[in-house]
Amino acid sequence: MTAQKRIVVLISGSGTNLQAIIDACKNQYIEGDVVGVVSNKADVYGLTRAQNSDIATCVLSHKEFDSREAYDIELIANIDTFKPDLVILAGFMRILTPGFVQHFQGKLLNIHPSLLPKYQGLNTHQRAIDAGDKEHGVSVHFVTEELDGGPVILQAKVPVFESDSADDLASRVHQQEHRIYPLVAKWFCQSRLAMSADCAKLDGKALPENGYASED
Ligand code: NHR
Ligand code: GAR
Repeated sequence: MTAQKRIVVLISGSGTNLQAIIDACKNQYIEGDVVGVVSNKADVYGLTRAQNSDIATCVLSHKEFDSREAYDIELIANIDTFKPDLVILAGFMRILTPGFVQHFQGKLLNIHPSLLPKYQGLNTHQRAIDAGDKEHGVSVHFVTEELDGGPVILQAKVPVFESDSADDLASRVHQQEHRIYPLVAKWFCQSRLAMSADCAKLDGKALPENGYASED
């Protein structure tokens, strides 16, 4: 049996994706352990979730730094104390510098609430509604220097109904997030997933632009 992988999760909020990953580690769906949780905001519920599972936490407020570079240097130092094999952004709301991304190259994942390459950036649910989209969804991707532009590993789609508010749509997307993020983390911890030359590979095979088993 190979060793359990060490996972660090970065959050800024309620941490429902963090919880899904903690649960998947506990029931051995993921061959790994969440060894640390880092938040750029104090008093968020995700920190309570970590403490409830006896996971070490660290709060590093970006407001105490003069530049993104200075913040990220300290963030790297804090994360490195956990010796992670995998770093997971789970609702982490700060754009990361090229130096940070390079330091964790190939072991940094993000979940973004849209069918990338559609709707990079923020307010994705409202933007999908405003555009009259019939379907929306979520993407898990490797993080590169290009914001929400790294290679997609897996997507899940949800329907958009005419009566949907952004909150309705967000909760439908969330259910899918809690299914696909643990699955991608599982693949990574089994060493089945890697990034090379800006391409995501599963079992050595390059994944298509929309990730694994995309329909189009
Ligand atoms: N960093 C890099 N280099 N590449 C990515 O792909 C990243 C990243 C950092 C975060 C998550 C991302 C998302 O899934 C993510 C991907 C925050 C912003 C943002 O504009 C945009 C995208 C994402 C996260 N943040 C503002 C900022 O000035 C702050 C907004 C706030 O605090 O509410 O950093 O959507
Ligand atoms: C998730 O929907 C995630 O896709 C999104 O934030 C939410 C975090 O929820 N991420 C972004 O918007 C990144 N900019 P959670 O804290 O309950 O996991």
